[in-house]
Amino acid sequence: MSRVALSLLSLLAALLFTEVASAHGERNQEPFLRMRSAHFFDVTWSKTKLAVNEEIVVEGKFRLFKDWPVNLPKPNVVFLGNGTPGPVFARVESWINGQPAIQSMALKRDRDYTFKTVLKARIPGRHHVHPMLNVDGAGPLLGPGDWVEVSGRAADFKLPVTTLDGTHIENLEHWATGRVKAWHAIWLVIALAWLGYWIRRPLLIPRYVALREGNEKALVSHTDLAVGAGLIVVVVALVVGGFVYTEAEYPRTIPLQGGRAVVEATPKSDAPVTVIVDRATYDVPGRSMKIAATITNGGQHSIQFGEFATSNLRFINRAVPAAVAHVDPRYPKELLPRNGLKVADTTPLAPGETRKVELEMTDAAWETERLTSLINDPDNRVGGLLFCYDDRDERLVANVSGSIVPVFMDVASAQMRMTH
Ligand SMILES: [Cu+2]
Repeated sequence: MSRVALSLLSLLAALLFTEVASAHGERNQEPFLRMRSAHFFDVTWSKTKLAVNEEIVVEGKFRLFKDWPVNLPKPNVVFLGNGTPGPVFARVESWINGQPAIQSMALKRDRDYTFKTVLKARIPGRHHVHPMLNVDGAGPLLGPGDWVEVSGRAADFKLPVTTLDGTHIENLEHWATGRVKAWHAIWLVIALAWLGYWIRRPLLIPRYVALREGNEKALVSHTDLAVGAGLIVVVVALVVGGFVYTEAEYPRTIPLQGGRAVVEATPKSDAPVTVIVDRATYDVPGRSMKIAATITNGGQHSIQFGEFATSNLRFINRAVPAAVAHVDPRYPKELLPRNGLKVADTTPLAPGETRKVELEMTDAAWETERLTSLINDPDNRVGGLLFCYDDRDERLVANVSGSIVPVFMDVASAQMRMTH
């Protein structure tokens, strides 16, 4: 079946079988994009309920993945935004690594950055709020989303600003919109008058006849010329007059800034843990991802594998107390797959030791988050971050990436078929 028909079918199914819109499209992004671009972690939302005009802080960290997909433009122009259903919040502050992130900037891969956005509630409702990076050419890369309830009335929203010259603007939402409307009205009136002047005259056929008879002089009278000249004078006077008037009223204007901000890249995280993926499989009927990896602990302390994070899903290894302690109880439950991460050998990896480790993540989340479509991707690789905790409960973050092979039938039934 063609892709279009499939997506139409799934759209129909979605319309028929879902309760209310549960999100806003973050699951539709291709798995390779979500698994191997920006990995957000330690994300917090300062509150989940607020009133119009109140502020919420969304902050945390992200790592731009080392194994960035080849078909995705590099993060050379990146803008920090927020993924919300429309302008339901006004973003009043944005920071990357403690520096203002009002403009776009170039960021480096395989580095961690901290971010912070302050959002002011504008429109009431129940909104899914994500941090988001817009990468030029690659599109929006969403972080995890949490539901935030905004109460109050949209009409009460106010965005007061004091400009550099001390002018206090009570509400930026409506400031000077009267003047914008007035200018639109002026030009509309002039355009309609000019159009009306010509339309009331004999139009196409009489003019065509006049042209054919070589009588084109009769088409433009002296009055027409005078009206045309008058219009030129009016238009030029309006433009020049408007410019002079505006200059006099606002002597100091600063154009919109189109430059790029520069943020110093964080030093390379020298996590002494290296992960080499030997084999990664996705068991389609079992909804299970298994990653067999050779992991080397190059650090001074023994480590345990506490969490595998990919596509904003956090697979927690509940056998590691430090990993469980690292989960904020207010973290969105739907992003914490219930079965978590299973590691067969629970003995800590000693300093200098290299071991074959099997990471297993079995959960319906692969299906519900639509990550299973990765088996249809032409770039069939899995990526994520492995959070290791050493014996001092210190966290080390290692990159995990490798090719993945789908398994379409479970071994037991395959064997059954062979014996019959
Ligand atoms: Cu969402």
